[in-house]
Amino acid sequence: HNGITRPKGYTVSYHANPAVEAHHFGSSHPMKPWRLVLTKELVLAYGMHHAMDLYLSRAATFEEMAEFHTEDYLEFLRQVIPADMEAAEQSDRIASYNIGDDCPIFDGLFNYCSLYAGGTVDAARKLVNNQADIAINWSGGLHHAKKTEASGFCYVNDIVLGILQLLRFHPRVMYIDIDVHHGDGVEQAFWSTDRVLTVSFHKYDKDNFFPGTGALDSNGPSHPLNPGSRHAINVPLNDGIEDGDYLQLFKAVISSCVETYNPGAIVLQCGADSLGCDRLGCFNLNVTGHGACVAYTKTLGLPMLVVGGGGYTPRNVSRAWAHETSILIDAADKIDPNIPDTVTFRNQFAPDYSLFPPLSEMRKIENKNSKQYLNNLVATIREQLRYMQG
Ligand code: V1S
Ligand code: CA
Ligand code: ZN
Repeated sequence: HNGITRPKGYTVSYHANPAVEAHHFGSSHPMKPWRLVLTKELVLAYGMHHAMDLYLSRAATFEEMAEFHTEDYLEFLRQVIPADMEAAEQSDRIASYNIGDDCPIFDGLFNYCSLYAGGTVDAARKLVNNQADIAINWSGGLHHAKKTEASGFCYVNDIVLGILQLLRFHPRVMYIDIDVHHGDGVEQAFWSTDRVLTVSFHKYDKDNFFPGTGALDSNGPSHPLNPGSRHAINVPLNDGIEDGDYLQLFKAVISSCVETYNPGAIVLQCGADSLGCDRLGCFNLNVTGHGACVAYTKTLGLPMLVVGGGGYTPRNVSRAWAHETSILIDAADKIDPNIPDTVTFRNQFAPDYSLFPPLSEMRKIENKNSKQYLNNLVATIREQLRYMQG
């Protein structure tokens, strides 16, 4: 099997359930759970499963999800069916829970939510129980969901549930989000505690890019009695950022955060809509550049919960997450960049059949992030961290 063996000195757990992939948001909706089928195809074809402990994700229980969400909202998700979209009796609740074009009701919705949430909760528990040092759930990472509301293709916030598990053991948890969108749901959930430091890198345009939050100076409520004040770091970016600048910025920000905050565990959301050629995104990252952020985070040597997130060009999402799996098991150098013949759906990777196509050259978006703009981000964030220390 390609000589891929278990990484030396640490354990990686991999959490997945093929039942997640079978759900459909609707044909015109950009979120395609099917991208997880492609990811799994690549991971298996390269033999990476030999290097990890594999777990079939179970459904999170109602009670587990109620550690963050309200029972009313969960009960609604459990009983609602697609036909209710037409039913007048349901229209108030549908509106109040923000169900609509972004977050439609589809067959098996509650099953879908509880399975991806169960994967993240299990993954976090493996870390807490010392059964894994790195735990991966590519079906998770749904960072927009709120306590009583769906948002941006997210219904249940599995990341919040995973962090709550880690907080049972670790005094401080750091959350890093490289999805092209702002991780608003996670930021908001821990807005009032100093036990979670959230850091999101994202495209920011208050009026023209979802969700419109995550400005540089948005660091948590600044009331002197609020322990959470200043424990949100936001890295707002413009269109077209490229590998070199992004990685330099990522390292500068994350190293400063770790030095100041000294977390006991890290949660990394690897939304792949920050890649070039994404259907919704506007950055110019390559699979290698995106992966380099994962590799850098791994060098910190902390227990790590790794989740997926956005990503709307399925072939590239699967390339990135397969490559990142290989990084996490320390096997990136053993992976053939030519996608193996044994991959089902290999035609998806035409014409190059490469794990690393030049995405940044294929649909070049002008880079609107000047060096001066990026330097100012780092300087401002370092200043914010000085204040966070008190
Ligand atoms: N950008 C974008 C976008 N595209 C859609 C969309 C398109 C077709 C559909 F059939 C349904 C939806 N919605 C949006 C964004 C939401 C982006 C969510 C990103 C999620 C994540 O990657 O961060 C994590 C998984 N929604 C909007 O821009 C809101 C609208 C303002 C415009 C689109 N309409 C459908 C709703 C209102
Ligand atoms: Ca982000
Ligand atoms: Zn996104």
